[in-house]
Amino acid sequence: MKTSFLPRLALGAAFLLAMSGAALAERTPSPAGAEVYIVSPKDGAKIKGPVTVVFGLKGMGIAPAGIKFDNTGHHHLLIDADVPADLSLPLAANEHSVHFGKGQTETTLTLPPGKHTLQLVLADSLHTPHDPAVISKKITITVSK
Ligand SMILES: [Cu+2]
Repeated sequence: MKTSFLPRLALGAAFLLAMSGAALAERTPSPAGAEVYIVSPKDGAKIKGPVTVVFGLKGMGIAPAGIKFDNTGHHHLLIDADVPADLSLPLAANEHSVHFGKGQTETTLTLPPGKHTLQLVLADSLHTPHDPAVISKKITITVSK
């Protein structure tokens, strides 16, 4: 029987590809060029009173939490928090990581006076960031009474 090295190599590569595909299947893919951003306030803004945050999204759509639809997600606002190290897990739900599962595209926050950071993360129907993750720039604002 004639043995050839090449088919074996191809088989091995196909196996590896299938394995990595299985590992990635847990996260929802995001399309190339997808972008989430904070429309307002602007980075460095000084704000008196409540802060209205307007969410922007390019290249994807909004769907409420629990609704699985290609190239969609819902907004999450990180307030005075960093993006979690492990993006394969659903985002936390607390005062520093707020979900907008009804598909909201803005919110108004009452923050204590001082500096605060804001950052948006889009996540899928199960609150897990897409792959690659769609995350805004982190902005810093200063709130006064
Ligand atoms: Cu969520």
